[in-house]
Formats: sequence, structure tokens, C-alpha cells
Amino acid sequence: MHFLDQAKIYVKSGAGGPGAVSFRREKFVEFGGPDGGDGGKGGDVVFEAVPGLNTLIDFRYTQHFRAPRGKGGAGSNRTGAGGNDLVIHVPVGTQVLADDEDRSLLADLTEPGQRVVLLKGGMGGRGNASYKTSTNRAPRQHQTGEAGEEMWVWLRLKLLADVGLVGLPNAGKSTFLNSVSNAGAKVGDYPFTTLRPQLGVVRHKGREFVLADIPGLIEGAAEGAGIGDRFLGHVERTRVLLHLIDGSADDPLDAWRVVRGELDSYGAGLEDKSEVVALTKADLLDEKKRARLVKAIEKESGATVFPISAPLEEGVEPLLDTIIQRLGAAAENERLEAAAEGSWSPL
Ligand SMILES: Nc1nc2c(ncn2[C@@H]2O[C@H](COP(=O)(O)OP(=O)(O)OP(=O)(O)O)[C@@H](O)[C@H]2O)c(=O)[nH]1
Ligand SMILES: [Mg+2]
Repeated sequence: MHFLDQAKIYVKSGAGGPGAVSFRREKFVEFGGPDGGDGGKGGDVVFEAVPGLNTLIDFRYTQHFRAPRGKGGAGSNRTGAGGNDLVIHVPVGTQVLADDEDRSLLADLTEPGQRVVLLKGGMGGRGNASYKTSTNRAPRQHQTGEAGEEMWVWLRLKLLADVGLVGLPNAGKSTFLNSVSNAGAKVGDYPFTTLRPQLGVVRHKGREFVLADIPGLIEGAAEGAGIGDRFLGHVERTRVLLHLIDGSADDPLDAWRVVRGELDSYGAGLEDKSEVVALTKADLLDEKKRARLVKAIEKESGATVFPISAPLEEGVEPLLDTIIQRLGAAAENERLEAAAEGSWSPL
């Protein structure tokens, strides 16, 4: 299954600056020669893959990108300043596609730091000084500067989920996804409302992450009960699992155990993945019951339990704070591991 994030943007490189027409005028020199300098080059449009970005969400707000033009040349053979290149930061894994029928691939940014010049800035025009010959000592010719290039392109990114939602059917996973993202997942008060994984992009306090909603797990899913556990493959590569427990169910503590049991049976790293636990539908619980459940699940799981009500948006903020913090810690661990591997040398 491919989850795609895409955006259409307009890019234009800078035009070259015009060349100057100018003649030297000095106090005691009677016939000064031509000294009009060339125009500066226009800025290129460059794409750069940067780590730490996961989505193309920013391109929904800014769609037009224009590199500055080159400055005009001037007298005394001064060349105009070049326009700065316009560097557009995109997440690693972004593809740049043409806006044509078969969306031909223009650039594929797979490595952090990789740069691709998509559009070249126009060359600056020649100033009149460069037209001087033995027969034409006072040329007035000059060029205006080459125009920039422009086009519409598609940016496309295959999304990888950072956080996976797990829980029994009806735990409120899709409701939570909808309350924190613009996913628009289907919600229903019956089990297995969700049959296909769905992703949403969550933005919280200037950070963003991708949250995956998957079908509910039931006891015996590893042996095929319910719709089985194959869909857990969609959260294998996440950094954090968000385990939701329906606080209004008969036995929330047992619900936590059942899902943990299924994660352990599935394996593939899910059993050791960082887990954040939340008790949903807290609005249906009186304060006493809520406190009792939170305490019981905390004791059993060893994790902090966040009581939340997604429809009322209660308790969601501290939960998202914790997720962001865990994602940061997981990314830091990966970085350290990668660095440790990289520093090993047989020599
Ligand atoms: N009162 C209350 N109801 C909730 C809350 N969260 C979810 N619900 C309700 O619980 C039911 C199940 O919610 P879903 O979001 O579809 O649950 P799910 O975990 O995605 O279920 P499956 O897709 O079947 O696995 C729906 O009727 C929701 O309206 C909550 O915080 N408070
Ligand atoms: Mg659902």
C-alpha cells in the first residue's frame, strides 16, 4: 500500500540582468571608450533534500517560488550582482515530477543533503564594453539578459508512518486520528469499522509526524481471528506505538493485555517498540473510576497512561507532547547507532 503526499507548485528561475551601455568620461581624457558591464546571472531554482521533514504539508501554504533576477551591469565595467539561488527544502524521498500526462520524473531526492538544480537562472546580458572592436570603438549594442525558466511541477512523497495506532476494535483509534489530523477516517460504534490502514499528518507545536490508523486487533489475531494481524506490517517501521484502550469497556486492563499479547506474537520488533498508552472515552467515566483505571494500567504496563476524550479534545495536548518527545528520542537513538556503526573501522 502506498500512502502519498503530493503538492503542485510553480517554480521560476531568475532572469539575467541587462548589460549596461556606458562610456568612460574622465576629466582629461577626451574620448573615453565604452565601459558598460555585463548583467548578473539570475538565481537558479534548486531542490535540496533535508532530514527532519516528513511531509509536504508546507507546500499547501506556499505554492509559488521565484528566484531573484540578476542585477544590471553598470559603468566602469562593473558586472551586475547575480541573483541568489532559491533553495527549496523538501523531505528526503521527495520526487519532482513534470506536470505532463505521464508525470515524467525530473528529480529524485533520496539522500539527505542531495541537491538538484531544476531551473537555471538566465545569463546576464552583455554590456557595451564587450562589443568594442578595432572598427567599432563606440558600440551602443548590449543585451537585455536571458529570461528565467518557469514551470509547474508535482512534488510527491511516499509517506512512512512515524506513529502507529493499536488497540482493540472500537477503542477510538479512527476518532483520535480525525481529531488530530485532517484524515477524515470512517468512525463507527461497531468493531472493524476500519479495514484498511489510513494515514494522517499531525502538526503539533511546530513539529509534524505521520500517524497510521489500522484495523483493531482481537485475541487470537496472530492465528487469524478477526481479520488477522497482517496489517501490523504497516506499523513495523514506525518509531512509536500509540496504544488506545477504551475506558468505557468492561475490562480495560484486560484489553491492554490482549493487545500486548498480540503484538508479542507478531514480533518483528513490535514487541520492543516504544509504547505510549492512552485511555479513551474518558468523558464517559466519573473521576473516581478514571483514576482507578489509570492507576491499574500504569501498574501493569509500567507506562504513564493518558486519559483522553478525542471528540472533546481533552487530554490530547499532553499526549501529543509526549509523542513528539518520544519521536525525538527514538530519532536520536537511531542517529547514535548509525554513527557508532559508521565509526567502526577494520584498520
Ligand atoms: N464518548 C466518546 N466516544 C468515543 C470517543 N472516541 C471514540 N468514540 C466512539 O467510539 C466508537 C468507535 O470509535 P472508532 O474511532 O471508530 O474506533 P476504532 O478504534 O477506529 O474502531 P475499529 O476501526 O473498528 O477498530 C465510535 O462510536 C466513536 O464515536 C471518546 O473519546 N468519547
Ligand atoms: Mg477505526
